[in-house]
Amino acid sequence: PHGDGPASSYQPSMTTLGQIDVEIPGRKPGDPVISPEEFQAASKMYFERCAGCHGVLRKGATGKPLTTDITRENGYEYLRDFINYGSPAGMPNWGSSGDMTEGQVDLMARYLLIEPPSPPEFGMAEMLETWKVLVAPEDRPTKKMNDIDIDNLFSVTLRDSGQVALIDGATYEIHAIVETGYAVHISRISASGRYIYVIGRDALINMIDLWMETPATVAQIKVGAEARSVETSKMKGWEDKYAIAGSYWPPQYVIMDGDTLEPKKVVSTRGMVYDTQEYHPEPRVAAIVASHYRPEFIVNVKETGKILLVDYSDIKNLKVTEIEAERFLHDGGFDSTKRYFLTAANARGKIAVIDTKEGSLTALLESGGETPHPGRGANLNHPVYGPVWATSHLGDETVALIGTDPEGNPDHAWKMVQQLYALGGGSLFVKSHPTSNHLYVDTPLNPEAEISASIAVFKVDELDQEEPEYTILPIGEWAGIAEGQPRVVQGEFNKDGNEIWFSVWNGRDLESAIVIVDDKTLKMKHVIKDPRLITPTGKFNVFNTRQDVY
Ligand code: DHE
Repeated sequence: PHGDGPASSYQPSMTTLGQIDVEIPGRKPGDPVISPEEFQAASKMYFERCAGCHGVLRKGATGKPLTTDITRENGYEYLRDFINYGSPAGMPNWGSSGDMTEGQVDLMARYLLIEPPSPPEFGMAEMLETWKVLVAPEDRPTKKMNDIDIDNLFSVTLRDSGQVALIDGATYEIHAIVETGYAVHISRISASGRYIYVIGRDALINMIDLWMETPATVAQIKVGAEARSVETSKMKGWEDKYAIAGSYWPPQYVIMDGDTLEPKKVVSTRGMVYDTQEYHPEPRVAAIVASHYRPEFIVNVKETGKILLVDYSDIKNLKVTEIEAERFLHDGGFDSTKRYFLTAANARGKIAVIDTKEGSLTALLESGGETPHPGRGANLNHPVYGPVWATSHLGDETVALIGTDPEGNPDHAWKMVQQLYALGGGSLFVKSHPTSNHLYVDTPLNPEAEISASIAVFKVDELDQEEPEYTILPIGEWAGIAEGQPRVVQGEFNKDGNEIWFSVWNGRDLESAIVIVDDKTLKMKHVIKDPRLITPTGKFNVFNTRQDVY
């Protein structure tokens, strides 16, 4: 199916990428045969499953570049087998896991041999067209109309059903299921704690009012074709004033009114790579956090390796500090004082440290493993090194502990002070809590079913041992799910820090669950199962997310 075919079987036409019409680029001699219908199906599949790592324009980031000079050199069979079986470095085994059929794997291998379509821009006009205020600020309740303990609520992504579930942290009751964009990536909470902002992979933002009798969306906007990050202003005096969202496509960020999501300012991130000073057409916006020290958003620009400090005190005269960090910036979080932002330049194996008080790069260090992936990381009080921040790795079993206390422990600050060995590669998130003596490490992308369904737990007060041992929690087994190969992903603590929740993420049509573990005893405490709990992934406790406690 991948050989030369008659040009007549391939007619350039319009297709849709997400919601957007795109032009199929012209066929070149030697391209494999692919029909317009196949091209459309493959574009959609690439956009949903591959673009996150490899980029819309296939220039690579977390995943390798897949530009045609490379894919044609490797050839159809290589691509097909790679898509089928994956790699230990983090490429999922799409075929052998059953996530893609043989036909889909074949189609994707052929699709990668031709030029990618470039989706259109998405500026102010397009945003305004999608912007909806469902309940105007003056029509919203003036006090909390429900008896929900908002601070202990969890916003849980129901990935494949395009929803979030709002689950009570004490009773485990589902208070509401809110329709959202596709595969919500993160939830962030306004500084006041009243609003939750969620962003779908399709760049649709929902703003949910937690004071309503039943919490519901009060405003909505689509900010692009593909996105991962949303945040709100946290600085004293600016609480709930602004929201910001970063997109993968088009490569830009937008500052919005915090009450209504009205778009105020769209800023492109296209520009020069920090070191080579060469132009990059697709520098995607990855993690965004809000400074507690200045009226600034901290914006990771992946491909150019720049961290932007976007001053929102006067957006008409916007000041942006551009910090040279490292390429392929992805996710990250604060140290325990919330002054320093530690973030992974994942494909470079490095961690950049930003001092959000001074507004500068403090350090850039190796994380000692392949592809650091901290989520927001985890803060621990180490028995030898004092306050440290942890990250696990996508590509191997190592966990890096980095000293974060330049005043109390200056010799250890911004150095990797210890390396731990957890269950295996394929880790995405680590988690702890100021009241906990545990560090939890997941491995959801490990190819071994048993490992991907388990969590490794280290005892913080035993980290002074030569090679600290971990306890294995068989979370998948505890969930008691008969069918499928569920992956256990992203621990999140409740407000008091005495329970940690894990998603048991199964196929769309299969049973999933949330398993709650008692942090003191490491025993299973509760399993939430509900037919509405479809493909749960990220979970965000309102208090911990709002206060950056992790
Ligand atoms: Fe994520 C965080 C991007 C795949 C679940 N993910 C993030 C952040 C980014 C990102 C930039 C940080 C946002 C912030 O803090 O502002 N994620 C990407 C990708 O580009 C990638 C690698 C590939 C893709 O196609 O999207 C990817 N992520 C995944 C998944 O497959 C996960 C497990 C399920 C899903 O929804 O697709 C997933 N990502 C998460 C979660 C967080 C996250 C749960 C927040 C963790 C936290 O505790 O803060």
